[in-house]
Amino acid sequence: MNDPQRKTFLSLDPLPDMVAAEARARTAFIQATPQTLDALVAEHGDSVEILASRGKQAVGRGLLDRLPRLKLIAAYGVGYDKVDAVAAAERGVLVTNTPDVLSDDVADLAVALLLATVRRLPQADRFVRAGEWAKCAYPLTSTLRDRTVGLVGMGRIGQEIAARLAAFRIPIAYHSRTPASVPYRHFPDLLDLARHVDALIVIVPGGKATERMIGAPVFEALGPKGIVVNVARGSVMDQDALIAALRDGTIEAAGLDVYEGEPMVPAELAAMDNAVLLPHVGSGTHFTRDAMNRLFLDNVLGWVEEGRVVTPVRECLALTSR
Ligand code: A2R
Repeated sequence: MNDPQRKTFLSLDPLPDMVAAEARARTAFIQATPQTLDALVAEHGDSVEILASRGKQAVGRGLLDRLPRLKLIAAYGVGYDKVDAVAAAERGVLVTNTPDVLSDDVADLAVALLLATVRRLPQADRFVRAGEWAKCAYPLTSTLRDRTVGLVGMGRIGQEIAARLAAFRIPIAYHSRTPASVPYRHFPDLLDLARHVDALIVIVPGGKATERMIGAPVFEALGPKGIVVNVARGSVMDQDALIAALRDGTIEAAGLDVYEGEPMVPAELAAMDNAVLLPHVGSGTHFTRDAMNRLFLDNVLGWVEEGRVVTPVRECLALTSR
């Protein structure tokens, strides 16, 4: 850990075993937990040059001030909303993430969750296992056939979701701040989109700009046939308003992969029959996690060994062209 030849690499959250093993072999690697972080920063803060984040703990100005030699923050995953990338860039600290390699699996999951929610697939599975089928046929369900699907976010993942939905031959529309180069109708106003569609798939980054953007007014605008699918971040949804909307029939159903305060899920939500709940598994396949592991390490080791990274985030692009 004290080898002066090796750069000190502090990980805020546990990393996958193969990533931690390679980090240990090539850097002075320190694995923190929420309980040990403060003491480790006090002890090693002056030497830490690389920080790893899996999005559980905030990396804000306070922590950055305690890491004066920091040069690189490597985020594991595409979302880096817990990292203040603007503050990092101001200090000349690069931030990297692992985009693209997870887009296909997250898009697959978004479509699976939409279908599971509309066709009530987990409920049907429970019906069979409970021996109910022998007593009566499974009730008819809603369909995608008479729906327009709206995407909130039309970036890398949103475009993959839309490409899959296009094969279903249903109308697609979307909201983002700037129109994307896609053949779907753009709504500059989120409520206008919610009024126009019967199902929303949320796939925007977390952070202040999108905090609770999917709330009571959006649910009202979607209406009683409305379906909401969130594969973005829990922070994007007003969870209490969602629970109220599901309870009161303001919307029909929700499919969620992410939650405010996850891994805790409110008991009221867990008890709802019109919610399909997944444990944040969008990118959780062997194939995609292997690719994320590789890209994460390529960023860290590329910087350690050659001074360059593969996928810097937008806020830090100016730093890479120096
Ligand atoms: O608004 P734009 O034109 O920057 O479009 C982006 C949109 N977006 C927003 N839409 C409305 N209001 C906002 N405040 C807002 N901020 C961003 O979200 C763009 O269409 C999309 C983000 O696309 P990408 O940056 O390519 O992200 P990617 O790879 O699709 O992943 C999205 C998120 C991650 O940040 C994770 O949190 C989550 O999916 O797994």
